[in-house]
Amino acid sequence: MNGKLIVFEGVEGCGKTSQIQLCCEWLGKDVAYKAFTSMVVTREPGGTDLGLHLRRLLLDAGEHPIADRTELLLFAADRSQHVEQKLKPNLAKGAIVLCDRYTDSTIAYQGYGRGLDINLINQINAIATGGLESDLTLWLDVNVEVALARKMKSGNLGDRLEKETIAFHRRVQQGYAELYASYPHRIVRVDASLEKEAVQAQIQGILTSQLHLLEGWKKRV
Ligand code: Z5A
Repeated sequence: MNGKLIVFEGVEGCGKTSQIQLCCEWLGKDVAYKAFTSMVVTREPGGTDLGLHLRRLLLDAGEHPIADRTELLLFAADRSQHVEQKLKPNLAKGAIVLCDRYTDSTIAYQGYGRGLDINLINQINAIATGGLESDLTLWLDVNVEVALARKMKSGNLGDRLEKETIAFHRRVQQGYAELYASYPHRIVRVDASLEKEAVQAQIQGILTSQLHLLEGWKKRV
């Protein structure tokens, strides 16, 4: 794959969407970006047409409860389609892909949040991705209470997972912390408690210093 897969992770309200948007504006102007054929912004769940249907089912199942393993498999189905239909073809063409959530979300939410077996999740992730890992994952680390307060303020706190208990969201956060400790070569922590501009400055610094080391990323001139 000639392109690069950059994943943004964290608890809801950590600022992924805002930071991806700011990154796009920055990369669009950056000389180093010219090393890539294009820039693609995508997300999970919902990065494909099929995934949009699955996203609706997952986030708004109405009165119908979804069993934990069913939820896991639906996220995996979304991912499998996303990898085959969008990620692999764009990476093969040499794109830089900015992806809102990927495999670590499943470990944090279904593993630490729901309590499903992490080995089982790793196996399912391996099937869904066909072995495609991120080149770099940015973990936007912020206190759960701060993140949820941001979402409340935006008036946008209401899907099925967002309505989970605070204890659930804390377990998810713990999951991210443990993933970060386990995969320091792949996951980089960003202090997401700061103002948006300060968070973006950290991300630009990380991308500049990390990605020029990777094949296909030209050093700034
Ligand atoms: N999920 C899962 O369980 N398993 C999986 O395998 C996968 C996903 C892939 C949908 O994710 C749900 O799916 C999610 C995990 C689960 N569950 N929940 N809950 P999503 O990514 O579509 O939704 P989300 O996690 O809730 O993200 P979000 O709503 O898009 O939030 P965000 O992108 O992290 O934040 P934002 O939209 O940029 O910012 C939220 C608000 O805060 C907004 O008003 C901003 O203006 C404000 N904001 C952002 N940054 C700041 C700073 N730095 N300071 C102050 N205010 C800020």
